[in-house]
Formats: sequence, C-alpha cells, structure tokens
Amino acid sequence: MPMQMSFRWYGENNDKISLSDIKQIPGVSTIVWALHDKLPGEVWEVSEIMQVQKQLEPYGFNMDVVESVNVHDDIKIGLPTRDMYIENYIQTIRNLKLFGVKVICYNFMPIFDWTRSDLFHPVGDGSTALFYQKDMIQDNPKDMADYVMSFTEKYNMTFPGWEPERMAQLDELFEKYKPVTKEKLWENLKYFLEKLMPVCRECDIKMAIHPDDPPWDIFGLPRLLVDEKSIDRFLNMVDDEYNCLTLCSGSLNANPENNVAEIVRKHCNRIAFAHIRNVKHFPNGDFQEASHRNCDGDTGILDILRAYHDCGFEGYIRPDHGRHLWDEKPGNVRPGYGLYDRALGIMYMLGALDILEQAESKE
Ligand code: DNO
Repeated sequence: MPMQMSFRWYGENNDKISLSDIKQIPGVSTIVWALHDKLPGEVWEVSEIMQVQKQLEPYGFNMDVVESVNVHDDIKIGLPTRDMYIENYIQTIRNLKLFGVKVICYNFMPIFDWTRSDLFHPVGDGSTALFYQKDMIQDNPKDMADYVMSFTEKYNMTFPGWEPERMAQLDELFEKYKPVTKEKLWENLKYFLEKLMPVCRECDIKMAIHPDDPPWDIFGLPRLLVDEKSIDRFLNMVDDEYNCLTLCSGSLNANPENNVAEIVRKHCNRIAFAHIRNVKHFPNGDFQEASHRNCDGDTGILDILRAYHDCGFEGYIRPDHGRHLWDEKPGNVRPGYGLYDRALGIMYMLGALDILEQAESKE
C-alpha cells in the first residue's frame, strides 16, 4: 500500500477545525485522533471510540492512527502499580482493534511532552510559530509549566501531555522520578513493550514511539530517544515488527547533528508513522519552527521526503507543527496545529512526492 496522508484532529468540540475543513485538503485519507479527555492510565471504552467512528464515517476518513494513548507515569517510573496500568493499556489496544486501528503513537518522556518557551513567536512575516529559547528552559520547570498552563486557563484549551491534573502535582511528580535514572527508564520502557508486543501482534496494531522533544535531558529528567544511536538501541532492545517509530523530523532535528533522512533510510521498515516538521536553528542553540518548505528551515525536508519515497514507505505521514497564519491567534488555534500552514504543508509534501513518483514511472 502506498503511504497514506493524514491530519491530526483534536475532536468535535475540542478543535476549531472541522472535518469538513479537512476534507477540502487534497489527499488526506486518515484522521489522526485521540480521546482527549482521557487521563493516562484509563481504558478507552468501545462506546467512546464508536462516537469518533460515527463522526469520521460520513467523510470517508479512516481512523487508523491514534495519537496518543498516553502512558501513565507509574509505568515510566516502574512502580508496582504499573501492571494495573499496563492491563488497562492492553484493554485499550483490544478495544481499538475493533475499529481497525493500525498504529498507536505514544511517547515515553518523563512528566512533560514537547517543551517550548514561546508558543506564538513572531516569524517575521506576520505569522507566529513555536519557539525554544534554550536559556529559558534550564532549572525551573515551574515557570515553563505555568506559561503553558496559562493558555489552558485563559482559553479553556487543554494540551495532550499537559493535563492540568498532572501539572497540579508537579513537585510530587519530580519527587517520584528522582530514582529514575536513564538506564532505569530504558528498563521500564522495555518492560512495558514486552508486555504489549503479543497483544499488538494479535491485534495487528503497531506501537510507534515518538522521539523526545527536544532531544536532550531537560530539568534533570532523562530523555531516551534523542538520536540515531538511541533509536538503534530502542529497536534492538525489543526487536519486534510491532515495536516501531513515529519518526518526528522536527523533534530530532532540534539537534542539528541528527540527520533524519539517514535514519529513515536505515529504519524505514520500522517507521509506522512519519511526522514532517521543519525547524530553523540559531547559533546559540535556540530554534524556531518553520513552514514545511525545505529552504525555510534546516531540517532537510526534501531529503527526508526523498528517503521515504526511495524506501517505498508504506506507513502514515502527516504534516506536523505549522505556523499560525492569517486569522490564527492565541485562543482560536492550538499551538502548532492551525489549519492553513498544515494544509500548505500537505500540498508541499504531495507536490514533492508526486514528482518523485512521476520521475520514477518515466524511467
Ligand atoms: C507534538 C506532538 C507530540 C506527540 C506526543 C506523542 O506536537 O508531536 O505531542 O503527539 O509526544 O505521544
């Protein structure tokens, strides 16, 4: 099967973008969805999943990719209660299978998901984008958490991985993670995946880990999936075709040393889901997210698309964070997840992929 273009949607009454908006973007077959009101560790019930199915059906979208079923902290920390949460995760996998889900994107980042210092940083052309100022993300996680949570309060908008319930217990969470060294975290990830793999095989659902964003330790918390070497380790650690990657170009390339196209060529058969995001680096280590156009950032978007094409990638692909354009302002857009720049990103990606395909068929 050729690769399938997808678009992340936060759900009815939770996303200003409608399915009818998405339907008008060429080439989208798959909605990347989640039950966003679920806390990590809770079972996703069949009746709840069915509601999403009913919403997608009239538009002819499939629901093959879930982003994310979040992993409970007790699993990452390795507490005895983890087995109960793993059982719940397994039940969720079984329930998702009933709806034909093929890929679960998740991450194993302690406490925080993606981290930025400015969610609406001017790009210079009138648009804004996510920005990471290195010296602002140093010792004190509180300021950053307060900053992100201020959007939740002000605009009544929750962000996956930044559940207010968890953020309210930040001190306790940091305390609980104290004994978790990087090696311990690797062990806990292995434990989790080994329990899941037989069920994934039975249900034909791939677990696709998202790399750490940014790809380095923050606030003294260990981060695992940060470069080619750690990705090799991850895939070898649980060497199973259902243990896969969500290869996020922008997360990895926040470290300019990471060559994402090379990783695609090396591990294409273990990539279930491709996130295409472009990042512009500054000499002091700060970075800003950019349009998907190759020359607007430093990520090598065309090399990456070419690598996916050359390898005959058969998974799902989506535009990742875009800029906030035109009328997209704090309060009416989810940071990174506006309609316009992601739609432009799709057209750019399809343009590049179509040309590659056409050139090949003429050879
Ligand atoms: C950022 C996203 C991540 C991703 C999770 C997966 O915008 O790519 O938040 O969804 O890390 O669990």
